[in-house]
Amino acid sequence: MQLNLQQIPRVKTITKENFIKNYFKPQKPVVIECFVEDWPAYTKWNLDYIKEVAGDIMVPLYDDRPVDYKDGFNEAHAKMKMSDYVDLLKREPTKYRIFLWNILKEVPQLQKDFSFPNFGLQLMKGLPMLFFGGRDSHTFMHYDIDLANIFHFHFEGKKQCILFDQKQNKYLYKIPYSLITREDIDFDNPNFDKWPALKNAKGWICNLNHGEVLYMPEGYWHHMKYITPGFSMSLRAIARNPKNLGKAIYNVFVMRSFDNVMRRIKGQNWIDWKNEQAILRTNKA
Ligand SMILES: O=C(O)CCC(=O)C(=O)O
Ligand SMILES: [Fe+2]
Repeated sequence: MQLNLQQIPRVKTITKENFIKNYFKPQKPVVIECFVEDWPAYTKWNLDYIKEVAGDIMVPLYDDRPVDYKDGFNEAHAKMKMSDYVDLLKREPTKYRIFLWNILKEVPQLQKDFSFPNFGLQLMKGLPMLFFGGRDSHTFMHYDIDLANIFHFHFEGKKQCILFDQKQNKYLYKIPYSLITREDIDFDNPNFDKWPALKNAKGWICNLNHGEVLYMPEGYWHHMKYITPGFSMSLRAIARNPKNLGKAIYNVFVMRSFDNVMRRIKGQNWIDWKNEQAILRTNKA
């Protein structure tokens, strides 16, 4: 048995009216295949180019180790010079990923290679983020703290994206006071004896290629697997649905601080309790 996943629809290009009517309003994902072909980035952005323009910068790296109470929220697991990291990506499979790397701050010249597209949504101009990964590396299944609308542009290589909407939360073994599911679920090949509720979850899947953009609606869960080494840029627009906006404000101002305090007070017991609760709460539902 496999997860119940539907292929994300694909279009060659899209007008802003068509995007708003068919994807933003109904909050449905879509892959746009030929949207960035007039960006300099379309021809320039690959790992060699990144090495050339950012080789000397020290970058924060993340692997797939389980959450440890001693780590701060999104705290890096290692650091490396970008040139060494690109060499590593090209040489061998690696678990190390770069997560949420602000290009405006780190390499301002990369801004000249793309423009903020007009999808009819106000994009957050200060937050173009880059993500890198090695062959077979993956992110945890998570959704973003601000439940934003995300446009995810992929460069070099191939990446598999699995998505779920917020209505599936009850089937996903979500960890309370956090934005991830149980880390020991293998979303590529889930063990349904261990995680039976996953049989009920309905999601989406696509393989993203160089130059394609994936639209992820507000609060969508995403699990990204780098089939080959590559990188992506996410642009975001604030959640419009008042319920999602409310959750975003709660996450940023209440949930995150509460979780940090509990980690400090209870240490690993807090993490263990949350992991247990993920199972109990899903089974109950
Ligand atoms: O592709 C990745 O490595 C993570 C992307 C992601 O989580 C995001 O764009 O919010
Ligand atoms: Fe994300």
